[in-house]
Amino acid sequence: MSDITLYGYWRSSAAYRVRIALNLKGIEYQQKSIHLIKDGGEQHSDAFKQLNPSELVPVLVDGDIRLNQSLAIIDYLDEQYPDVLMVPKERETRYLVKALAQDIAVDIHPLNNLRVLQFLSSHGSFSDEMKNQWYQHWIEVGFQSLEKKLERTSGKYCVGDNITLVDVCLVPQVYNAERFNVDLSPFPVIRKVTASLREIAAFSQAAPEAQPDAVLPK
Ligand SMILES: N[C@@H](CCC(=O)N[C@@H](CS)C(=O)NCC(=O)O)C(=O)O
Repeated sequence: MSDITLYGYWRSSAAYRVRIALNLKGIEYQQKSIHLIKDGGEQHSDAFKQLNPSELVPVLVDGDIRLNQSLAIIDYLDEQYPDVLMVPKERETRYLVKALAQDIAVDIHPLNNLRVLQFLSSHGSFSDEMKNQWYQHWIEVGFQSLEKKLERTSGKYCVGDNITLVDVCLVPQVYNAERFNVDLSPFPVIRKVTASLREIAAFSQAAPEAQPDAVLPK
């Protein structure tokens, strides 16, 4: 067993990205669950704030290294464990991969984060229905442009036939979309690539429902 510990939560899509990357690289790691809902959210506890004052998961600890931000964590893993790279070295694809990954992780995901939804309820008087519309809207806006880009870049996966950081970001975002009943029929490329990726063990073993802290319907 390695010394790596991932602080995450089964339904956290940012932690899901890191789980996929760790699995693709074949790195063993331990998980510590930070329950984002229970008792107002363990991410707000004093103990977790010591680890990450931003009060967000994931956090990865590897010996004396402690990192938050899933994309920075995956960058660190690429440097430390370069046998399987999430961001290719080649100039032709390297920056394309980073840009597409950020389209998802930077432009889509943060708008629908738990703390944003909680703020909309408590300060914006959003009903559950309005929150769902908000959630669906920002995924649809993001997926419309992503779909057009993937029409040009995809092969078996998002960028050609090799798995990259874009795939690592896409599958958790599709999980969120499905969870909030986004209609994915206008996005055939996103659906096709996601279906191929879900067949890979590194992805299916990282899925929320496969995590030790998952709470599944009985
Ligand atoms: N940009 C960060 C996002 C981290 C993030 O938003 N984490 C969410 C779970 S996916 C979280 O901890 N939310 C807790 C909250 O909103 O209170 C990353 O990529 O790691």
